[in-house]
Formats: sequence, C-alpha cells, structure tokens
Amino acid sequence: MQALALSAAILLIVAIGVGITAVGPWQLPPLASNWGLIDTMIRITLIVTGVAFVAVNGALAYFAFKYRGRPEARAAFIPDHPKLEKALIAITVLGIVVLLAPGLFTYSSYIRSPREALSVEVLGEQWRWLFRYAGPDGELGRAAPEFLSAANPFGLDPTDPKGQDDVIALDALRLPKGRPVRVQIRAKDVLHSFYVPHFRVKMDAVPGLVTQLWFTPTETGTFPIVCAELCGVGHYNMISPVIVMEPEEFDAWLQAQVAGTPAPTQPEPPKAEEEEARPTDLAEWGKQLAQSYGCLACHTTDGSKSVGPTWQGLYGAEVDVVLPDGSTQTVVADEAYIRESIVDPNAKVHKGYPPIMPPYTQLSEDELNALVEYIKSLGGNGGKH
Ligand code: HEC
Ligand SMILES: [Cu+2]
Repeated sequence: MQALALSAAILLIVAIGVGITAVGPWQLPPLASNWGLIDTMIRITLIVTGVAFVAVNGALAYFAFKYRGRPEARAAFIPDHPKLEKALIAITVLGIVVLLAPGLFTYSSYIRSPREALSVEVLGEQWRWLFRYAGPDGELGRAAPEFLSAANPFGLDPTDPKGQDDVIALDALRLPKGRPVRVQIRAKDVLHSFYVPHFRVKMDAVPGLVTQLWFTPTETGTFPIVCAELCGVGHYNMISPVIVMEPEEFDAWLQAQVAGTPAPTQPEPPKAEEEEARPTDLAEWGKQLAQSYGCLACHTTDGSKSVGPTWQGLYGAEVDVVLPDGSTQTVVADEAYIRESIVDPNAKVHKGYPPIMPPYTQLSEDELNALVEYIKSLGGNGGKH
C-alpha cells in the first residue's frame, strides 16, 4: 500500500512537470534578433532533460512498486554488471554531448562579432545602464577609472582622440534594425548582467573586465534591458529601454548627437508640465544630476513609494525621522534637511525606511544646490510626508 502510494506520488510529480511545460506559462517573449539558435538550444535542452526526467522518475516509480518490501522477499547480490554499466555510461555521454556541443559552437559565434558591426558600449552601475556609441571614426575611445566623474560617467580619457566623437546616451539604447551590433560591456561597481530577453542576449558585466557579444535586431520597437544579476536593493529597477529603429532613422539620430547635442542626452517629454511649474536652470541641472548619480533608482518624483521616499511634495513637508540614538522626532523638510539627507543620510532617517542610502559627500557645492533646487521644484504644501 505504501509502495503504491509512493509510486503514484512520483508519477503525479512527473505528470505535473510535463503538464506545466506543455501548457507553457513561462515562455520567452517573441524573438526580435538573429539568435533563433538560442531558442533551438533551449528546446534541445528541454527535450533531453525532459526525456531523462520522465525516464528516471518513471523507472523509480516502477521499481519502488515492483520491488516493494515483502516479508518473504530476498535481495539478489549483484556486485557489478559491466554490460548495464557500459550502456548507462554511453547514454549519459551521448546526452551530455547533445546538451553541450551546440552551446560551444553557438557561444563561439555569439562573442565573435562580424567586422562591420556597429560598436556600442554598455556600462552597468548601481542601478542603471549607460550607453556609448563610437562616433564617425567607428572606434570607441579609451576609458579608465581615474577619469570617472559625474560629468564623465564613462571615465573617457580626454587625451584619446578616438573618444572625442563618442556619443553618450543615458535614457535608452537606440539601435538600427537589420545591422549587426557589437556590444562591449563593463561594470562600474559590482557584478551586473546585461540581459535583453527579446534578443536572447545575456552577458555578465564584470568590474575590471570588458565582455562582449553581438546581435542583429530584426524587429523595430522598444524592448526592456534588464539586469540579471542580483546587484543590490535597486536591482529590480535596473531597467532601460532598447529602441530599435529603421536604419535611416538611427543614422539621423546618431548624426544629430555627433553634431553637438550636449551629451548626456535627456529623456524626451514629460517635460511640458514639469518645466512650467518651475523653469529654473538650476532645477533642470539638478534633474540631470539626479539621473546621472543614480538617485532615481531609489527615489521617484511622481509620489509613488520606491526604495526611498518620493521627492514629490517633500519640500516644506513634515517628516518623522529616527535619530541615531533611536528616538523619533518630527522635522520640517527645509533646505537644510534636504541637504543633510543627501550628504549625511543617517543623521536623520525617514521613519519607515531602511538606512541604506549612501552618503553623497563627493558632490560639489553647486551640484548639491542644484539637487536641492530640483527637489524643491517638485512641490510641497507643508503636509505630512
Ligand atoms: C540606495 C537607494 C538610494 C539612493 C541611490 C539614493 N537614496 Fe536618498 N534615500 C534613500 C532612502 C532609503 C531614504 C530614506 C531613509 C533615510 O532618510 O536615510 C532616502 C532619503 C533621502 C532624502 C530625505 C527624504 C525624506 O523624505 O526624508 C533625500 C532628500 C534624498 N534621499 C536624496 C537623495 C539624492 C539627492 C540622491 C542621489 C544623489 C539619493 N537620495 C540617492 C535611498 C536612496
Ligand atoms: Cu545590476
């Protein structure tokens, strides 16, 4: 009775596994690049592992019942069985070869880009993606950590002529349809992973290394770039769009960037209302800084809660804070409070939020003013925040 129940339970697990796979609630999104090969490999893997799963568990269920314990039964002593062992080794080897061999060939073409490919660099940092294009010279300029600053987020070497015409974009990765793209990937702080599910491309971004892969977008549209490496509290929010356009449209865009639009580029409207509310340049700069320093990975400006409190309506509002000694206090979020919150976030921690904001002591006085001005521009009517 027990053996029967056990066998039935094993078969049920097999049936559920196979059933869920057949119904397929977790499908990849529609393919939008040349890497249909990846889908084929996933299918091969699914078939090989699926057959092994059913065979092994089917045998387990069968034998658990067939050789169930009975008082009169005696176990046979079979110390070895060369024929069976050879067969099992052969089947296993075959299975592993079928699983691994296609991957070796695919991977080797995955990282070896065609010569004429467009050169793009993707830089990952907590918690956003930044993009750089080789300008008219077709070559990316040299970069090194010692040149990193808010104004130079890629750490471009100012003395390298190849970098002078490079185009930087913070809002989206724009690409032409039908043209191969070589992406070289770097990380500024911790491990990230550049992953575009629609393109079937994924590659770790490793501090100190440059990794690369290539693909050809085959569909126009907007697709998400996500980070596939748990890289900190803002990880879930590390999403940027990749916008695939017709080649002529892309060329025109890149031309316009090269022709002297100041990098970094800014996202397009919703500027209209925001600018009307307080069209000062300082606030506009603060907005750019908030983006380039990655504040927006944790703060929203639309009133919704994120990792940290929203900035909408913060200025002049009453805030309950926890002091380092554990006591609570209600303060007014005036300029001094906002400043202190940026430079020394743990001096007063907004009640209900974790004390995880890094102190931004590297900001210049002007940058700090701009950030404060931007936060002030997001309104506030003095209520509770
Ligand atoms: C890792 C996520 C994270 C990042 C990045 C971050 N913050 Fe914060 N911030 C928080 C959290 C969480 C709080 C609330 C806890 C506290 O007060 O320290 C906070 C609080 C604040 C406050 C006080 C708000 C209030 O309601 O009390 C201000 C102002 C602020 N941050 C500004 C900034 C600025 C400007 C930047 C970028 C230069 C930034 N933050 C980057 C997480 C972050
Ligand atoms: Cu990441």
